[in-house]
Amino acid sequence: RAEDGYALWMRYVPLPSALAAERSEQLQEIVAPDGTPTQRAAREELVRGLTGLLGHAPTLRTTIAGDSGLILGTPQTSSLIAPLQDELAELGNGGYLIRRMRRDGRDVILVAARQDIGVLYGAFHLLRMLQTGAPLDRLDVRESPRVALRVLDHWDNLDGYVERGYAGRSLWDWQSLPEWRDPRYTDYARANASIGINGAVLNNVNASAWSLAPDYLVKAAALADVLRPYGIRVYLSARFSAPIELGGLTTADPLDPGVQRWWQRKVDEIYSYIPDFGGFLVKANSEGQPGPQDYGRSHAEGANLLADALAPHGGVVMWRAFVYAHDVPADRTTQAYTEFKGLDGAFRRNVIVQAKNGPLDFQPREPFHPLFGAMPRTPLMMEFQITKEYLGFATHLVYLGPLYEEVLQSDTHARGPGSTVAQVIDGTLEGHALTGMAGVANIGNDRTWTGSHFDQANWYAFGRLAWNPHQSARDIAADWAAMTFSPDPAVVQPIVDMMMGSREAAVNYMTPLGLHHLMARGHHYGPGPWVDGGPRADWTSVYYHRADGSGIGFDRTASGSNAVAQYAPAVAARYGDINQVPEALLLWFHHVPWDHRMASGRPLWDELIARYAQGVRQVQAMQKTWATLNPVEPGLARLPLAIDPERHAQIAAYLNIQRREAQWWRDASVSYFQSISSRPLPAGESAPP
Ligand code: GCW
Repeated sequence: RAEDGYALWMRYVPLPSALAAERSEQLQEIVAPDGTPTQRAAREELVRGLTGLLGHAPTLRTTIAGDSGLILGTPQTSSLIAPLQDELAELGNGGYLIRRMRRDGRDVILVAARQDIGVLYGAFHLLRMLQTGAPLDRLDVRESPRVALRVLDHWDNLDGYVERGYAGRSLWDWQSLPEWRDPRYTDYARANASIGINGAVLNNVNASAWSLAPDYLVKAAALADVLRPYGIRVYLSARFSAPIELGGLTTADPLDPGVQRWWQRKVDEIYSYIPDFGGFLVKANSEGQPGPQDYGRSHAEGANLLADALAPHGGVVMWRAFVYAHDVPADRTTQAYTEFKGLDGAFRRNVIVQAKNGPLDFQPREPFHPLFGAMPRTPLMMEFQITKEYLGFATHLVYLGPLYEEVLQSDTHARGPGSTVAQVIDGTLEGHALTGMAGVANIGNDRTWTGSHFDQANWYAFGRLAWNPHQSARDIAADWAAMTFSPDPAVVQPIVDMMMGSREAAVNYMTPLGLHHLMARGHHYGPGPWVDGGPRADWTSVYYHRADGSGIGFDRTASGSNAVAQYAPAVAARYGDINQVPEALLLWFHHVPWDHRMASGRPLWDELIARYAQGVRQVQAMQKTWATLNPVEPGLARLPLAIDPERHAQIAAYLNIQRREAQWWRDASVSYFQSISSRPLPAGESAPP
């Protein structure tokens, strides 16, 4: 079926006829080299896109013969582009320009870059402009990626199970690789290249050592071959104890010469299969994973062991700062900073430390991670979660663009006001060239790739923000909606409004006012604020919300865990002051009396109840908006650019699930908290059934 979501945002459906006619005139002739695999990818994508959008195939030429046309290439492939060499060099690797100009009496559009991959990115950009109905006159686009490593982390196990995956099984069919290269791998590469993603970690950070065994390296190499033309490098998660499990050694101590030799040989072997292998991602000494601390060594000693083996080949180590100890610290959110801050400057040049966006674990809302800005001599990489482990899985419509944007725009004050997380991530704050952003993929073998149509937007937004972390989540949503559904503003506008409000809705019906980790234990689906008495104190919800007769919230100020002191003084002062902390983070940092007067004038108890109810209403509002976009509505059916009934119906059904579950969250949370506060429900709030 054409409308099953498989094509993602690269649908290339026909433009309205007047626009198609105008564009056809401009783009009928194309000059696009096909000397390399990447050049062929760009050329094929343009032919595919233009054929779909304009209704007929463009003519491929070696020079433009008519009055106008499109020219793709690098200074090496085109004499028209050669004079732009210096300008293109400034745009760097992966950068490109798109320019409309008159040459020899002809009206041409150039898509030019220093490297083939930049041309491919530029081709996708031009297609996006066509898909969204952007004007093409006076075209002068200059783009370059602000972040070097733009990576998807797949939490995919070798047996096909995807940890925290809600979109079917793993995309990688290890069984039929390397012989069978499923065409779907190419479509995966196209989708990533279209948003500038240039790396894929194939296997779960809870890694099996076997991913590094020759049998699997051959398979990973086949995937690397498919991804390479699209500028995507393959990385692997490395299990720290692999020298024991695979190599038969008795230790994995990073200072042991035998261990060092084992990793060198292993890395050399990997490069013999995958010459442009990207490097390792490592989860060590966290949630039971092995690591250097098992031998009394530090994270830096562990990371440097792998870094030394990778350095001669140009590979990097992405060393995770998500550490989650076995012995529960007084406040779990403080652990990463405590373990890593003192290691600033101790890592090799090809190590980048990867921290989650917040100090806990991908909650609907967290403050930014205190390590950002706190390790000036160490490149720090962002880890966002695209899969919605704590956000209702794939059936809840929650656009994560605003969450990503909120974190990236947060001010660390590391070098005075205006030191945003985005500037830490793009390297400009401390002058780092090794920069990166990772997203835990939400992709599986579901026909929609992501388990729902709207979750495609989260993959899309992650890629766009990794390319440039200073972009607006709203603009990105508008592009995505136009490409995925219809460029008609009557469709785009309401969809963007739904998307932009959706994350706050989820915060409200799950964890309002800075509450966190109230999900049911283990699977994290649905409410569980009552969860207590598990195997560890911090696997419970009561550990986090600390509700009692007097109030609610986790005191992270000086009178409590003092986690707030991990931030720069200006930030700590603001978050640590109950009168200055943003209400959205109030209960993250403070234990607050139920009677505390909120900005609305209501006491905290009433406000909490109001937020839960508001979350439900926000989902109802999304349902109403979506109903107005039903193509079977008289009026809309005649719109040539209406949403197809297939996708409309599934999204409507999923919104129903979300509304029911928002109500479930509200009812469960309100009754539970009422059992602790012993307060009456505010007037107008009905008691849960
Ligand atoms: O959010 C938690 C998840 C684990 C995950 C871990 C991590 C891969 O519940 O499933 O393990 O984070 O990020 O390492």
